[in-house]
Amino acid sequence: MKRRNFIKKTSISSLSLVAASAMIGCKGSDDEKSEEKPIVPLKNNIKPLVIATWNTPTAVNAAAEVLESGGSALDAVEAGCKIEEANAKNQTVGIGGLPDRDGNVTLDACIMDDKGNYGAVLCVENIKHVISVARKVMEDTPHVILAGRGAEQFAVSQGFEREDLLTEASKKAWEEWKVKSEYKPIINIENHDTIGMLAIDKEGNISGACTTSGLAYKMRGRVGDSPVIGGGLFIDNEIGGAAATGLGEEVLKTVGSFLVVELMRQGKSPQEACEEAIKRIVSKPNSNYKNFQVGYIAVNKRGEIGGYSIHEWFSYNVYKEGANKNIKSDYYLKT
Ligand code: SD4
Repeated sequence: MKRRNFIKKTSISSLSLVAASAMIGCKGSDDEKSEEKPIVPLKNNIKPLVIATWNTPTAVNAAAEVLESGGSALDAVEAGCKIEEANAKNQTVGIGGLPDRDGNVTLDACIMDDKGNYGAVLCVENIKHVISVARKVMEDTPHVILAGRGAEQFAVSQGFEREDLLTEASKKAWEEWKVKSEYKPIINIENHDTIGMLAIDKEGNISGACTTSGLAYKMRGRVGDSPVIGGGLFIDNEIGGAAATGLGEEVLKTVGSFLVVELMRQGKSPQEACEEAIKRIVSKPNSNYKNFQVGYIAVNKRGEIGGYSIHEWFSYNVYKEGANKNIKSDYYLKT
């Protein structure tokens, strides 16, 4: 057995299961007694599908093109995420990302395939396409995570070019921020355009990817949920996938994307699962959810989708049957 597979079979699955069962158990949810209902795919009716956080039509189109030409969900989510990483105007992903409080642009990304493999890079500087580096970690190393300088060196060894990721616009924004140097998570505008993307290919297989520059003006070395398995992303090809955006600290504390997938395993629809995962955050003692945003997207094996957030103004793009639409998410504070 390859070391990578060994690691996958032991550490990831057991750690994730421990974390999630602790969470699912501790709130005494209605689901505790419900039986697991397998989500049976609609046979012979598999249509390629892409869902991605925020208003990301170009990225979703790029992923859809891969799927429609018979490519894998894994290739599709990588291609889609690369669009935003190369988009200098998107100040929360790839080149042009807003820097940390010291002026360094640091990127986080992860990817998961339909076989349960996972790869991630954390806090990487000077490399734009971190989603592709994460895929290289998954496919070409015996590890699942590389961080910081080591991740950058690995990327360069794999042929990725170093470049300055701090654009003039982001530098200017940082200099303006420095006047007060005040960091507060601002609802929907930590310029939340982190892209989390889930796709189903013509074979009915599901993969996902997530890439971000994280919170603007964060502390040096800070890493959020986006590159962490079960936090910003989780895929179980038997059940479905989920991705998160928003204040990563809050997503991590509830292992949010893993929770959404486990709730779907218990029989919840993707929409119900996203809503329940948001409720876990807002119902914590002393939660100050009115001051931060979290949003989830999910898809199940049947191609049903869901999305939900705490505050208004979260949206997601969905490609299905030739149409690519931006859907405004339902949200907790509406009620
Ligand atoms: C983080 N979840 O680093 C990310 C930020 C994000 O859109 O989603 N931005 O906490």
